[in-house]
Amino acid sequence: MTSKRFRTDDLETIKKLTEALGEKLWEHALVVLTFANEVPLSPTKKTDDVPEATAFNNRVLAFKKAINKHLKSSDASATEVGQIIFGAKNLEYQIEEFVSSGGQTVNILLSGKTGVGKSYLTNALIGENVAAEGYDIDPQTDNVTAYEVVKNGISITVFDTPGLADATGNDEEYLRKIKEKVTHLDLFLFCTEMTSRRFRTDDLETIKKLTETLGEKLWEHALVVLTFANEVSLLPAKKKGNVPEVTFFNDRFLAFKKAIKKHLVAIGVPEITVTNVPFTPAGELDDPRLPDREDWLTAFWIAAFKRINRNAKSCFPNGKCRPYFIFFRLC
Ligand SMILES: Nc1nc2c(ncn2[C@@H]2O[C@H](COP(=O)(O)OP(=O)(O)OP(=O)(O)O)[C@@H](O)[C@H]2O)c(=O)[nH]1
Ligand SMILES: [Mg+2]
Repeated sequence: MTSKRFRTDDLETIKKLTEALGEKLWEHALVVLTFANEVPLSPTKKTDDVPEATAFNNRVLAFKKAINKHLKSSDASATEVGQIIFGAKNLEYQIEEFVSSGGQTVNILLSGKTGVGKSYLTNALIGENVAAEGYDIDPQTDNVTAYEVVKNGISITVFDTPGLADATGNDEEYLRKIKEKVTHLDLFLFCTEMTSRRFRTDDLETIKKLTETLGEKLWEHALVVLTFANEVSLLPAKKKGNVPEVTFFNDRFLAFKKAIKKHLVAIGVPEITVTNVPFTPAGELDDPRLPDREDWLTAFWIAAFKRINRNAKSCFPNGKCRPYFIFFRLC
């Protein structure tokens, strides 16, 4: 990952491997970018003014793009290669891991402020318009509803919930309903918009109330979803600044991550739990591309199953003895 360029010897190496072992090799491939720890020391990073994380992410993307481009120009079919690079194979792997560990069902709880796109995401996960979405300024969902779908033989239940901080003063009642109806969960999706100008009091309050009501262990099962990610590049701040779209997007993503993690630590969630909370962006279904990825929904499922699989592994560190899936019981 520290080479100045993606060079002829890399191209030749890929070509020779493909010719000798067949293009199917790439169906099982994971590209490992080595010497990643030395990227911040590279002269290009030192001379310009971009933050370390941004420079690092841009470099990962540049390598990904270059390798993808080169693979496409070889004999492998473009779609196949696209899938390898952008994650469908990785999703298959995560699902296999889940099923082979004895996983059969997944219970997902969505929560967050009103209007952040919980019902929209519910519909995206179920793959059908089952939950009513709001189109005006009033809060839409006022009950906790379970929606079910079977995907890859896995029975998935998504609990859509009323938005918190909706100015009706009903938060306590909503939280009581969540506790009552969601008796166990494998994955908790905390949703917040990636387009907010600031990370505000209503987000902080929402996080605090959820933690007080459902316990700090909730965050051991959390995946934070930054919604409306497709609208980030329309923000006035993007229009004013001259930074590339992907840099603006990555910076914003990291800023939300930092703010949310800082707040979780401030309210007493253990640092190790906070460090392990993953984040993923969500956009629209019609055009699933985002500045940093081809398909946010595939990337979402990968992050979701990775999160669930990791929790199961941490219970059985040798990864061998996992007779049943560990989930979190809401008490
Ligand atoms: N462009 C875009 N629109 C979205 C996205 N998420 C939600 N929307 C739209 O935003 C509006 C509000 O979304 P909802 O899913 O109803 O929000 P909610 O969080 O369920 O709201 P409450 O039920 O009031 O808590 C709807 O018109 C959605 O179609 C997104 O990621 N991108
Ligand atoms: Mg809703």
